[in-house]
Amino acid sequence: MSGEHTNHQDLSHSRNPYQPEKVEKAAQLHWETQDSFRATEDVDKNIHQEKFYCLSMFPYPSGRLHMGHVRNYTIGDVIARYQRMLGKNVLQPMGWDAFGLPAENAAMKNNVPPAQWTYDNVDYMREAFKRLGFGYDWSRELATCDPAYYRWEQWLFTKLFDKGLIYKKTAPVNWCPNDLTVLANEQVIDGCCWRCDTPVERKEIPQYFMRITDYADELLDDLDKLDGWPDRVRTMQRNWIGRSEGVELAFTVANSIVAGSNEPLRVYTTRPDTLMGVSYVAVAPEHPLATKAAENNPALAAFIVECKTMETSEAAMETMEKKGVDTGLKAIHPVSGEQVPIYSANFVLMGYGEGAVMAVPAHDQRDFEFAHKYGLPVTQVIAPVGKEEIDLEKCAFTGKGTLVDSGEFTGLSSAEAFDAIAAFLEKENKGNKQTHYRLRDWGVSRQRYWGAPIPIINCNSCGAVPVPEDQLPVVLPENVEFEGVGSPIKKMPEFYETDCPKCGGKAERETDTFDTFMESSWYFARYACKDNDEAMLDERANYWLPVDQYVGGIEHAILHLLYARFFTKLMRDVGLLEIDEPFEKLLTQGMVLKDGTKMSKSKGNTVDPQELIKKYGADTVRLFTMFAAPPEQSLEWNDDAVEGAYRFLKRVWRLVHDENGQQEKQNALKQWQTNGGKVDVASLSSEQKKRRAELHSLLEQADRDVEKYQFNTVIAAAMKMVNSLTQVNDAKDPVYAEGVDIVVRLLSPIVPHITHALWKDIGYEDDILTAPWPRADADAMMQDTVELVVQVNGKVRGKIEVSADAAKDVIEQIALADENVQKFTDGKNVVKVIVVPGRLVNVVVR
Ligand code: ANZ
Ligand code: ZN
Repeated sequence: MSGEHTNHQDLSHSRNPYQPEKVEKAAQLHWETQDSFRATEDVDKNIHQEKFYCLSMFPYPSGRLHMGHVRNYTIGDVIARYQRMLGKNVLQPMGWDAFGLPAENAAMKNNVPPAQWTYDNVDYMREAFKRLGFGYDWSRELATCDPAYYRWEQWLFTKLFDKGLIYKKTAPVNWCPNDLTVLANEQVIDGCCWRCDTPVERKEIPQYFMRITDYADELLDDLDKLDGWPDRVRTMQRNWIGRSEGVELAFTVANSIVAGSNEPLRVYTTRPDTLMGVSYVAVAPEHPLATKAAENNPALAAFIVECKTMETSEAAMETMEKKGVDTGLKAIHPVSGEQVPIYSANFVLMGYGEGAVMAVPAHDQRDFEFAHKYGLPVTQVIAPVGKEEIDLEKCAFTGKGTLVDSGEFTGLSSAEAFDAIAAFLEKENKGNKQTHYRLRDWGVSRQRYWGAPIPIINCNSCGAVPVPEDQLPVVLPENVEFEGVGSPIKKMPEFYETDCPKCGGKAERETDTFDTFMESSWYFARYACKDNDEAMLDERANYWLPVDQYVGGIEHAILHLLYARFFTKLMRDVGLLEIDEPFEKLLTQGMVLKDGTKMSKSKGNTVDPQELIKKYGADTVRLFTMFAAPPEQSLEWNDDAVEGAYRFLKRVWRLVHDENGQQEKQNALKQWQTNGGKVDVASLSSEQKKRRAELHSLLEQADRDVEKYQFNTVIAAAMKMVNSLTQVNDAKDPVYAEGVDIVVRLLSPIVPHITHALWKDIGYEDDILTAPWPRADADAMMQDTVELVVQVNGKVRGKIEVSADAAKDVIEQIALADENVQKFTDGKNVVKVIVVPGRLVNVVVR
């Protein structure tokens, strides 16, 4: 009985169809028990082994896996596995960007503490990632909400505080007067509170700022070194930092007595060359001059109130109608001495430059529109060089050129005038050259609960005192209840009541937490040494950093990447790191689309990766996402293509496993492998040689593409190889064996489970993880014979095979001797034979 049972099992086993679930479980178990992806720094110093740090942006543990994750992390995993096959010492870690608002929202909705919600999600997502076969070094896993992690962030903050790189300043927040709480930007919907719909107010409260502007020049200049980054990301960062060279200059206010002060009105301009074309000056509605003038100007006062509710986002500023009110004050031009009106205008921002602009309608489009609306003069002072047509009736001429009607500056070029006018103003004590930045200092205070506590103690006599090192970390209480709104720790005296570290008096702990961008600004360094509880970073960080390949979404092109670059420089300057830039190369993966729009929960067009994995296995899902598009482009979802990927893997499986359950293929492949796995070229037939040439030229193409991380065409090459091999149908053919060996290795970074199984099945003892990346054999591609078409009087009459380096007269003779050709030349006079090398032979007869 038992014998029968065993037989039955054997039979089903030997039929051996592709069973993704079984294959994948086995591979994952193998990696886990072998600890295959643990990376170590103690490399043999004698053999120089290059390190490769491959990092994908860590996820927010939302508890849901979407196709964007699958794509992002598959790209990273394929790169890491490929680099390993190149012989490098690879580190690929994973962790969780675990603080943030969704946990608080979930807590309020489901009545679970944010910590528990977060850690449950982490467990779920870790399992999902393992199921996808990502080769992470889990021993380095970190979660940013772990006090063992954020204590070092707090520590660095106190160091930077002592260095003067942190300061406290009041800044506006969104305030709900009904819920009496601060709202995050995402919680303000159409100007109202998301929970109670009360209109949101601006409230000024003290907050902490990091002096990122101290690093503006370096952050800008170092972008030039990052040639492994997409140009568009570098451009976005450049624009965000927004360095501009200009001149700050002063207008005297003519009736300043009315305005109540003798302060000159300062403006900032990047176009001092247009100074002689100024026809009015405009100040921001919040400018002190406007406030003062409004005291006896009701129209102005009303305008200022109206502007308070105005959106100040850059996009809104671009498109809104330009409006203003005459303040009644006059400014005296610093060169001509003429008086021009001072307006208050909604397009002038208080927070930029001096909060005031000199308006040149002829050469600035905003000033132009405004001047037309309020009937102000448009005076041309710049003439285009060359044939450019301008029409100042229609729009401003904003280009540079030659100065006209500009008094002593007439005739100068814009560049010369920049310097000449700056020098003039400097001499007159009315202005000087200045560099401005669009970049603002980074406000890191958040009035949220689920974040790292800001390590400051507020003392009535000593002010803001950083928490001493031996009292770190300031641990966020995790066992909290959310009653209504607002951060629970703001109502917990046991948290905030404390003593001042300086004077010992009663003091209060800061209850604000860090912006969660703080945690993601240095996690890549901590992976190198996350077990160190004595220091933030150690030598291992210098070994692994910079990250060789960073993979993530374009949505992080500005803030995250800028802050991470900033933190790297900060950590360098406190002596923790030796590098200037954290990410050598950056790959920004494209979006996953369905029916032409972004796949997202809000659009209801998501495909659940878990369902797909269950149905087809992780390898199919990985293969599809890598095949459907190159990594940087958007990927259009296609159910049929998923099905196609699955069918392809079944064909790959069949290269090694017989349909009928015999083990002929497998045995033959093993045999070849144990005999040294070499092809004896001399003994190959010309057909075998041809096939081998084809396989190796496909491999050559794939090898070129994989270097560019263009995995879709690598897969296409593998598909062509599989087609070719399927035609052989003789596993004893050494070209077949070699081809299977190549295909399995070529596909292994992309579909690691099935290739893990096949590698063992064809008899390898060693892991495919460390098998060398296959390389094309140049000799194989050198075809030793070529096929030529033979025409007789221009008509194709036959084909001949000649050696690739055959001389012309030899080719002629072979052509004329061909049986088919002779049918048409028989009894005729051969007048001429034309040989086109590599292509054809034409025999002319009469
Ligand atoms: C006169 C002028 C003439 C300007 C001209 C431009 C063209 P960037 O390059 O971004 O630094 N400006 C200055 N302060 C401003 C503020 N607080 N709000 C709105 N606009 C402000 O921009 C500098 C230019 O933006 C300055 O140069 C100023 O307009 C305007 F043909 O001055 B310009
Ligand atoms: Zn004190």
